[in-house]
Amino acid sequence: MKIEGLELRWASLPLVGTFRTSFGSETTRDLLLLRLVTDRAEGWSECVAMTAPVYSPEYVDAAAHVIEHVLFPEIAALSDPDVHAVSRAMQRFHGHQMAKAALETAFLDAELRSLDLSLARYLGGAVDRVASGVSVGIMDSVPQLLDAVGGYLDQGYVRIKLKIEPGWDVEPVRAVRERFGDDVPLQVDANTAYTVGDARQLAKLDPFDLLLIEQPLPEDDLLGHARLARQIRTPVCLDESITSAKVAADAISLGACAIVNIKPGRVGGYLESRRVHDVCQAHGVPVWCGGMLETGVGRAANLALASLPGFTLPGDTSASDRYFHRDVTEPFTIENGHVRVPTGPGIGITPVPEILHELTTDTRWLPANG
Ligand code: NPQ
Ligand code: MG
Repeated sequence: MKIEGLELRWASLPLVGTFRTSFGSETTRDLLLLRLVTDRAEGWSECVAMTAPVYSPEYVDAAAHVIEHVLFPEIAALSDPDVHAVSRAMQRFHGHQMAKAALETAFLDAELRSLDLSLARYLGGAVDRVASGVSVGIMDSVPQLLDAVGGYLDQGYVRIKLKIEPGWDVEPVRAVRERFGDDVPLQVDANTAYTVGDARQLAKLDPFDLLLIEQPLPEDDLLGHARLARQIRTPVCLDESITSAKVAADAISLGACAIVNIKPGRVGGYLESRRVHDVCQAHGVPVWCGGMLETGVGRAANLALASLPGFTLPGDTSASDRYFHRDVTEPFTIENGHVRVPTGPGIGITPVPEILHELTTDTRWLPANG
């Protein structure tokens, strides 16, 4: 394929409600969408970086900058590339996984569209729908949390994830168990808010039979997670720490995690995501697909990944209306606790032009021979 140019598109979507985690409160999703134009097809992707570097070191403006000034010029200079050549060309630059993932995915979408092949089939997807969980933010009060959880259970979500932080952990978990029973698949996510010194506090979650505790400690503390895992009964799952298949293999070998959350943006794309999946599967470690408040563009690709056989736990692959009043694509919906895996070529979906136009705040066209 011959790359002709790349369109960067910024947009802003209000969230249906404030989403609070241990790193802050979000009320809008600042979006960066990519549209890669080739001689054969166009490809779409969504960069999952946030407005500020509070989840990982990346953020939207930095991702746009490194795409424009570093990554795109490198791949635009390739002659007749395939997705592996694109991926390899970006490897000499350190970090910036979310920016790399976005560019690789836009290219992969274009390539797969030109081959009339769906991303799910390309990756080795085995099912046509995936069980869907929901991530529930930190609330001002327990009654408010119980209302929110009740609403999601009514919608059919098959697994509840509670965001936790010091001061909001045992009490909300106990309240959810008391109200909704022991059969609700329940897990928690601390987004790095604890230290190993909190092991005794986190062990108080043991009686509640949680599926997992996600990323209790800072991302660079694999050894700490291994030590913590020996002091609590709840299985430790890593999110922020897992930046590559190599790190996943190391974390598993160290005993730092028993379960892995895979987010394509965090590991640099769908090719590396499949490698993380394969490493985990080889070790018998269950994986599930995380979420970064993606619109339909990012959600579609995540659903393709989540259809692989190692994804044995429900993901944060919720319906569009979990986060947005109006998605930029046809909305994804939840049916009997599941969301459908797109079947069309590539990621299987594109933004609705009128909606996209309305929400766009800025665009930039980068010609390949610029
Ligand atoms: C997690 N996501 O698993 C993240 C982190 C997260 C669904 O819990 C704006 C954009 C706000 C991305 C808040 C879920 C966000 C965000 C949290 C990602 O750790
Ligand atoms: Mg997480």
